[in-house]
This record gives sequence, structure tokens and C-alpha cells, in this order.
Amino acid sequence: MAAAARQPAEVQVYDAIIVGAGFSGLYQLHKLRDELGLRVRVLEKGDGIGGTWHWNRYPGARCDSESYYYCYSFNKEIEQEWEWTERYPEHPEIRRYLDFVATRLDLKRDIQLSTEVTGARFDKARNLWVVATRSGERFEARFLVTAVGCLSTANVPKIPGLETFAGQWYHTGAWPHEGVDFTGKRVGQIGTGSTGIQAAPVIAEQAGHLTVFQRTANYSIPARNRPMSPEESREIKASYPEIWEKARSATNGHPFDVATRGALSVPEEERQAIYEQAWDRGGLRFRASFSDILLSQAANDTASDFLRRKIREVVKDPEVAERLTPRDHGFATKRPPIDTNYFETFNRDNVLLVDLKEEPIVEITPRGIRTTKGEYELDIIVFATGFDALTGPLLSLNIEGEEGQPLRKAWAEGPRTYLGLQTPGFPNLFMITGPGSPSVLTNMPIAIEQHVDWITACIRHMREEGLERIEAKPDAAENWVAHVNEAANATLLPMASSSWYLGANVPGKPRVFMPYAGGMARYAGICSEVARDGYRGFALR
Ligand code: N01
Repeated sequence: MAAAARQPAEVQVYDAIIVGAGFSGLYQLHKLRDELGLRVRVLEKGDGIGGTWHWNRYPGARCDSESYYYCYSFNKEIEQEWEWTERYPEHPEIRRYLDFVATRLDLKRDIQLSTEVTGARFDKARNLWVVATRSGERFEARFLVTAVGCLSTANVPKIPGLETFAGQWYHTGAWPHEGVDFTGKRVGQIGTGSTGIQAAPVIAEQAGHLTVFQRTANYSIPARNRPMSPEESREIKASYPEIWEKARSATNGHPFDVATRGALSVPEEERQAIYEQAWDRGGLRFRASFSDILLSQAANDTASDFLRRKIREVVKDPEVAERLTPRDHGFATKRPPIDTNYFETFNRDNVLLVDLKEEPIVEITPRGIRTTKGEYELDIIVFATGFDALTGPLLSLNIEGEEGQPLRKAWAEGPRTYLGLQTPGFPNLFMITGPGSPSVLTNMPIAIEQHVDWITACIRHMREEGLERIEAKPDAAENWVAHVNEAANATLLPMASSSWYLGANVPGKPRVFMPYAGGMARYAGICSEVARDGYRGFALR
């Protein structure tokens, strides 16, 4: 890719540095370079573009949003030319799509791969960011835009003895590009979130034996993946203007209607029929069956009970079914997974479920995993244990603000942002889908495009007005954090105590509800209003 000679001692000067070459970084590069004419460099840690999809190549990895709207909406030609082959795109197809976009827009020449940002500090005398990389390069730029994704810092739990394990172990979010051969192997998988639920059925088909170590039982809706027919594809392409309009006006960036009726407003029989229909259709849309599934406990109970019954119907052994049944949280209060044959997998002879609530892990031994009840011998351990979500990817950049204060310190009690776009004390730093924005509660490309468009318009404004510096005001951030809490508390989301939305999956992480739960359309409206009001809440000079 970009072939500029790398000279460790020399400072390379740009108008903007973007960190990350996934969905966000690619679009931000296009906007700043091709619309504003800025000199831009994208620094990407991986040896390929694709962000999340570069790293997450575990068995069964495919997107939970449907392909026809898990993509960019800003370019008509790309939208019309690209052909999705399945209802949900598998990881190689998403990488091919992003490569197609990057080639079409000639983005690669400004992307520097295998370049890990190890530090960034704001030079307040010159109003610019000084960025350092692992290989010793130095960059300077007026603007620093993080496009690092929300789920890119792998969480490998500190289980004693891991270093003694004689077999191989892998985290799903850093999967070997050459794949892993499970043939005839005894595999242990820790974790039953969206990732584990996608991976287990595929691993079970290949492995000699699979043991799934489950800490918290999860709900899951069948994905009902299938090939896209040419007619379907044609119809979708003809309706894109309406599809995008719907996605942007929705609460979660998905182009489907959320029912306006409440779950308890219809008789039991009709409610069950609605759930059955949603179950047969499959996918994340299940939670749109009623308007109040995430607002009313009684409504949520009806969905949760329906899904618990489905587990009992699918899983033949009643004891295993009971262990697989979530009792501690309501449906969709944690990010709901979708699956292909997840619960069915536990009917296989070569699959065993270990409930870590009954027998917690004590240690990893050279031979496998030892719980309080015994040792499970394994050749391979798969950590499907999730991520240090939302804040982890930002904190790992070692960013220091204008007074030299580390971001890690500024966020010791949890992320403090204004609109999830900026944080006080860190001028000219923009975060795409940062904590405090709807991000992971939405269909990501919609949230990404909204942020990139807003950031681009803001930088355009600054250049037109001859401004050098923009910073979120402390009181604006304080009010926004309060509003983020208020929006979360108006829903049932904070009630799932083991949720990564709250940082609960990482020991020692502050328990703060991080994404904005007030809805994508409402959020986008607030951002537009703020800009129209002369960037209310930001200090510009
Ligand atoms: O991670 P998770 P994920 N000992 O945090 C368990 C997106 N995504 O990678 O619930 C034992 O959800 C943990 O248990 P508990 C999507 O937004 C998207 O699955 O904390 N177990 C849980 O079961 C998703 O929500 C797609 O008690 C431990 C699991 O590991 C997000 O990524 C596909 C443990 C982690 O689940 C994250 O999903 C996949 C320990 N010490 C993911 N630590 C697509 O759209 C953690 N666990 C394709």
C-alpha cells in the first residue's frame, strides 16, 4: 500500500491522522481527502484493511446485520455494483466488499498498514497532535480521528495457568489468518456471547469433541441465513433510497419498522403467533415484534419466556436445556445473538456443556481446564470471551491531552464525552462511534456515516472560519454523560448486570453504561442541532 519511505527520525506532517482502516477509517479518509482536500494518513495496526473483519475470522463469523444494509450508503455506484451473496455476509465477503470500496475510491495509497499507534499527545502551543508508532515513526497533524471500532481490544481473562497449557489457544478476535484445524481435536470454548454462539456449531462439526464452558446462559434467535436471489437483489437495489431513509429514521439504524403496539396490548394467543412469526423470519428483527420489549419488564418477560420455551423444545436433554436457559436477565438487555443451529449443537454426541455457575474454572493446567468439579482434557482452547469494549480500543492508544493528562486517567471513573465525539481536555481529537454515542446499539455503518459526516462538516467549518482548535466544554460533557445515563435508565438495558455495555465483563472496569440508548434518529437530530447552533457545547478558536 502507501509506499512512502519510512524514516524513523523524520516527522511526517499531515492535516489529519486517522487511526484504523475499517468501515470508519475508510469513509473518513474519503471525506477528508476527496471532499475537503486535506492531506490525510490512515495508520492501521493490521496487515490488511477491514478493521473488525480483518481480525474476527473465527469459524462461523458473519455479520448479524443483513448484508444489504450492513454497507455504505454514501455512494450510489458502489451500492448498485456490489452484489451480496447471502442474507448475512460471512467475514471474507465483508473484507472483499471493503477492498472493493477502497480500490474504487483509490484509498489504499493513503493507508499505512502494520503501523500500530503507541502514543499521541496534544501540543497546545501549536494546536496539533503528535502521534508515535511502534516502529518509531512520528506524525504531526492538526486533527486526530480515531476509527478504532468499539470491539477491537480482545479480552483474554487472566485465568491462572494459561501459560502452562500444552495445547494451542486462540482468542476469536485475533484469529489466525490461516485458520485452525480442529479435526479430531478436543476443543474447549469459553464464552457464549454472539461470537461463541456463532462459533460453537461450526467447531462442533469439525472437532473430535467440543466442551462449551458457559458462565452466563444466553438467548438466541435463529439467523435463518440463505442465499440472496437475483430478484431480491434487484428489488433491494431499486428501493435503496427508501431503505436508507428508514434506517436513518429508526432507533437502531436497521431499516425495519418497530411495532407500535405493546406486548400486553394483544391477547396471549395473538402475541404467541407474532413471536412465532418473528422466530420463523429470524434475525435481530425479533426484538421489533413489540414496541416495549426493552421498556417494560412485563413486556420483556413475554419475549424472554417465549425464547426459554424454544430452548426447551430444541434441546433434547432437559437438564442441559435448563442450564442453557437464561434466568438472570431479560431478552435483549444484553446484545442479543443470532445463530445457526446453536441450541441444536447440544444434541450432538460430541458436545458437552459445562456450567461455570455450578463449577467455576479454578485454573488452566498443561492438559486442559480444571473446574471445581474436575479436569477437562483439551488440545485447543478457544476464548470467545469478548472485548474490552468501547473504551479499550481508545485507551490502548495512550492518548495524552493538552496538559499531558492521560485519557486513561481522565476516564478513570468511566468515559466522559460530549456526544461521544469529543472529550474535554483533548482538543481536535474526534472519536468515530465513541462511548456516549449510539454505536453498538445500532447497525454500525449507519452510526459511522453519521459521525464521519458530522466530523467532516465540523472540520470544513473550522477551515472556512480559520479556526485551529475545537474542544468539548466540560459542562457540556457533564450534561451529556448525565443524559446518556438518563437514556439508559429509561430502558431495561442497565438491568443485565453481566453486560459488556456496562463494562461488567472486564474485571476492574468502571461500571458505567457506555453507549447512548436514546435512539439513533434522535441522537443524529441532536448532533445536527448542535452544529446549527454554532457548535453549542464546543469551544472553538
Ligand atoms: O463477547 P461477549 P462476544 N470466564 O462479551 C464469557 C459483537 N459481535 O465476542 O456473560 C468465563 O458478548 C462471557 O460471560 P458473561 C456483538 O455486538 C457481533 O461474544 O460475561 N466466561 C460471555 O459469555 C457482541 O455483543 C457479531 O458472564 C467468560 C462471553 O465470554 C459483541 O461483539 C458477532 C469470562 C463473552 O461474550 C461481543 O460479542 C460476534 C471468564 N473469565 C460479536 N470472561 C456479528 O455481528 C468472559 N466470559 C457478527
